[in-house]
Amino acid sequence: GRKWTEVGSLSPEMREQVVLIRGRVQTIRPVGKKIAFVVVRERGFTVQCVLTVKHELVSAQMVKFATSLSKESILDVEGVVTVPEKPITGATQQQVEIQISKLYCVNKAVPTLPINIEDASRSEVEIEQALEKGEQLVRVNQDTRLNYRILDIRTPANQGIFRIQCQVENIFRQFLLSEGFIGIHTPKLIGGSSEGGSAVFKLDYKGQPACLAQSPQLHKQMAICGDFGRVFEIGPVFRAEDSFTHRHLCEFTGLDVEMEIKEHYSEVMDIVDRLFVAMFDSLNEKCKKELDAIGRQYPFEPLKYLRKTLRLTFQEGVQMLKEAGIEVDPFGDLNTESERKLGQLVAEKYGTEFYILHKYPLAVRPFYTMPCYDNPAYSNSFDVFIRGEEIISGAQRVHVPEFLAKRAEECGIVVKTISTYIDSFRYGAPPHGGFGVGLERAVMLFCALNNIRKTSLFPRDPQRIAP
Ligand code: ATP
Ligand code: AMO
Repeated sequence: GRKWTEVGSLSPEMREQVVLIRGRVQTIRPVGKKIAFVVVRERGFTVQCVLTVKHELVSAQMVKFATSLSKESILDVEGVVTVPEKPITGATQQQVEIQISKLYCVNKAVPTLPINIEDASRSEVEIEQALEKGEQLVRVNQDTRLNYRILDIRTPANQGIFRIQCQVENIFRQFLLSEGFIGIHTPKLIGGSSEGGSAVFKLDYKGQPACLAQSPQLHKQMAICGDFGRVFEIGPVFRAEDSFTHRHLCEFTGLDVEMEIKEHYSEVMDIVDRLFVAMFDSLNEKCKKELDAIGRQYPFEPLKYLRKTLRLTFQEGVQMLKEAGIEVDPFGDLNTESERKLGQLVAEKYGTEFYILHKYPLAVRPFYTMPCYDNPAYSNSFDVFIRGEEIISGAQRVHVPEFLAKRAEECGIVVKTISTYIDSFRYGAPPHGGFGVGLERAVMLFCALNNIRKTSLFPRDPQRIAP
């Protein structure tokens, strides 16, 4: 086979080499009948290619053919790498040009596109500037983007987002494997709700009532009863959310952990701490290009985090809010607004935008949560926040079956629907705990994006089940 070069790897060191690339037509600019500039894009990176009859490499016919090509058509281009005198300023444009000797159209796109990729790649500031200059430009709204998602994800920022997502998943797996965890897969068709509440998709399972798993909660705990010691799962989570918010999806990817606890639920928080510091370090170090591409369209400040993650108790959080003049119920949950505010206060006081809030009031946590030994109004549970928004919930679990059944009943769960789960604690269950992370939220908040739909490849929300 011939040797192919990726557009993203083109660099001035390749000067005078002949390269072969495949990419899409981003723009074509003819200059008279003898020259045309074709900007070719591959996976978010672009390079300007020059067709000119001057050096007799190509014919005038070829120039004419090139100018007839539609945007987003796929091309093979062969030519010599040159370095232009003027530095190239384009966002993800390579610092070289290609003097085309061969051009071949592999497949055409239709002439009119529902989304212009160049327009869809601009930042708010760039859009404002272009409009001020009176440029023709279409502001691409979110619904259009999502309706034509396969075009939308061709933008450099989106190419970056999903590569970051893959790396988050990868680090999660690598880190936990290195800490003696085993990856498992639990059923997504289950007999009853695993978290309680109404946010569950019900279905008919060959005549039996069933639902789509709201979390792997019950089965990841059962895996601990089955002596795996430490488990993780990466899999789909289904929530029939009613509200249309910037941070809730009806289907998302859950990163779940469950582990035996020897002495204290802080052992679970230790894993959160080291896992996420490793993850942020790795993203900052290995995904510079991706973060840069995202930041060009959606400018953001790098996440501030400490080498050792800050832990505050819920009560300390309530106190900080109180001192800032915000009264919250010390036995209630924090609402979105007070979570945000507390995030700001913590950032100001401790210089971190990533922290753990633990010992939540028992009343606001799911039935399987272990109450605090010394004060059962509180619980051995925690939430973790990035930039003032929740990305993780976790806790020590109740491992005594009688008490677990009692707690389920108190929380309005029909115990019959989870009897096999409760029974699994009757044969000797170790103390244990764990946590769940929303993958899309982790990426959204790390990159300070304003909507979870941006970090879900084909998002499912209360109004959208296509494409
Ligand atoms: P979890 O599933 O752990 O609860 P979550 O982030 O989905 O994670 P919720 O319990 O849904 O959290 O909500 C947490 C807080 O956010 C609630 O106390 C509520 O005040 C607030 N909240 C939830 N949904 C909305 C909404 N649609 N609009 C405004 N606030 C909301
Ligand atoms: P929880 O319900 O808090 O906890 O979910 C865990 C994490 O999943 C993410 N998340 C969501 N992401 C997108 N859309 C949603 N609708 C949505 N709902 C939740 C959040 C949240 O922090 N079983 C427990 C976890 C545990 O204790 O192990 C659970 O499901 O990032």
